[in-house]
Amino acid sequence: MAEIITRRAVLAGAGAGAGLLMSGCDQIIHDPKVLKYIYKENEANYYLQRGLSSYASLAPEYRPDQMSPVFRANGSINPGTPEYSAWVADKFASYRLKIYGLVNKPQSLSLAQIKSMPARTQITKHDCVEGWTAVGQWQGPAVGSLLKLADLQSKAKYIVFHCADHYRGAALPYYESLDMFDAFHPQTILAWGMNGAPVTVPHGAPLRLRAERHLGYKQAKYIIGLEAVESFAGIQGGHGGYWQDNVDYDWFAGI
Ligand SMILES: Nc1nc2c(c(=O)[nH]1)N[C@H]1C(S)=C(S)[C@@H](COP(=O)(O)O)O[C@H]1N2
Ligand SMILES: [Mo]
Repeated sequence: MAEIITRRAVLAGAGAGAGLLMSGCDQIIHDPKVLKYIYKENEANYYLQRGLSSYASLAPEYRPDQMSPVFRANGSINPGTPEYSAWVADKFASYRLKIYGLVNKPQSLSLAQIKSMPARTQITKHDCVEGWTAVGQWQGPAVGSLLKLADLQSKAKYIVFHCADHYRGAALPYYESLDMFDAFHPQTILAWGMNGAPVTVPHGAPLRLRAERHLGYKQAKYIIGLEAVESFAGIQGGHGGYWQDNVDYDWFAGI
């Protein structure tokens, strides 16, 4: 928490100094000096979390009465591609989640199959680098149980989460990634439910990642593929995520 407060203070200070408009993930951090400072902190945070926290250490969970009355939708709010629009039109009956890459049993799963798997329900706090948070309830199967279906090869080190949207018309689609520790963390789920209803289009229908010990931009929406890889070389810009490739955001993004 102290880490977050410090980072926010730095961002607020830099923003005010440069007269920046503090709205939109892409409009905040451009000053290389600020970035360097943040990454130093995050690198330390990565090693701290990996060194001190056990597999079972969980992000805080909240009571239903603590849920935010309004949960803002941010980033892409509708992929709007012909393929995605066709899925919306048929209520995602023709949608398939692909699991591929360094796996022995590639998968192509319907939403119905995914919804029939054991699901975890968690009420957690979403934390966006823009400086807003929201407490919401998420429901869906553990990413780990989906990966087990695909039988990962031992070379696989990371899971890349491929999305259906091109953020603000970007040439390449949004994506994110986790290492195996986080992919198999018990609170890392592919959520089909939010606040007791199906995840809506603005919030990432039909499936969005919740990796609760990470910042908002890791919570990839509109998931269409999970790819097991040994490294990020050859995946878009090679830094493991859309913001990491385009604005040099930190990959780990721990909270
Ligand atoms: N596919 C996709 N996932 C995304 C984004 C996006 O633009 N596209 N934005 C990210 C950011 S910066 C945040 S804060 C959260 C917002 O999630 P919400 O719309 O459910 O609030 O989604 C994250 N996941
Ligand atoms: Mo965000």
